[in-house]
Amino acid sequence: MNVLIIVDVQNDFVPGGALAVSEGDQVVPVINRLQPQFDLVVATQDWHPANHGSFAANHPGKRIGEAIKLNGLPQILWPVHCVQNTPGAEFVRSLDTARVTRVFQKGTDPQIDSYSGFFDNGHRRATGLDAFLKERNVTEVSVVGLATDYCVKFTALDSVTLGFKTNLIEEACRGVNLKPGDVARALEEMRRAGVQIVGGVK
Ligand code: VGL
Ligand code: ZN
Repeated sequence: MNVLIIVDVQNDFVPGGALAVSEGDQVVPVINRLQPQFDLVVATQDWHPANHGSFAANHPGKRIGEAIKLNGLPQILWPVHCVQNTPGAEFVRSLDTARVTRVFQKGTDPQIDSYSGFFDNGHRRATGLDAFLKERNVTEVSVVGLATDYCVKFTALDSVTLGFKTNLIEEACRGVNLKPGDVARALEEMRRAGVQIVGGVK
C-alpha cells in the first residue's frame, strides 16, 4: 500500500496568507492530479492556538525570523499563522479533499512546535499518523505540499526513520527560503537520509 501525505496546503501558506510561501498555490493542481495514483491519501494541518510559542507576537521584543529557545528546543519565530478555526488555517479551497481519508493536526500544544506530520519537534508526542499508516499496511510514502524546508522536510525525514520507503515529489512542493538556498539544502538533507527526490507527475 502506498500513501500520499499532503502537508499543510493551507491558506496562510499561499500568496495572500500570513506566512506565504512563494508560488505555494502552484502545488495545488499538481497535487490534485497526483491523488488518483495513490491507494490512500492523508493530509496534515498546521493548527495552532492563538497563544502558540512559535509566534513572534507572543514574545514581546522579538522579531519574526529570530531564533529563540522554546522549552529547550531551538525555535524560529513566525508571524501569527494557521490559528485554529480561522480562515488562514483552512485548506486552500481549490485543493481536492474528496480522497483525503484523515487529517492529522499538529502544533496544537502552545509550548512546542510541530513541523513533522508524525511527531512534535521534540519527538515527544506522536500525531497518530505512523500508527494509522502501519495499521493499513502502508510501506511507501510520498510527501507533497508546504513548506519544503520545514514541514515537508521533517515529515519526509521521520517517514524514512519510521521505515517507510519515502519519496518527495519536488514539483508538488514549495519552500520558504528564509535564507537563500534553504530549499536546496533541505532537498540535499532529505536525499542523504534516504528520501527519493522524484520529479513530478508520472
Ligand atoms: C510551517 C513554519 C511554521 C510549514 C509551519 O508548514 O512548513 N512552517 N509552521
Ligand atoms: Zn506553524
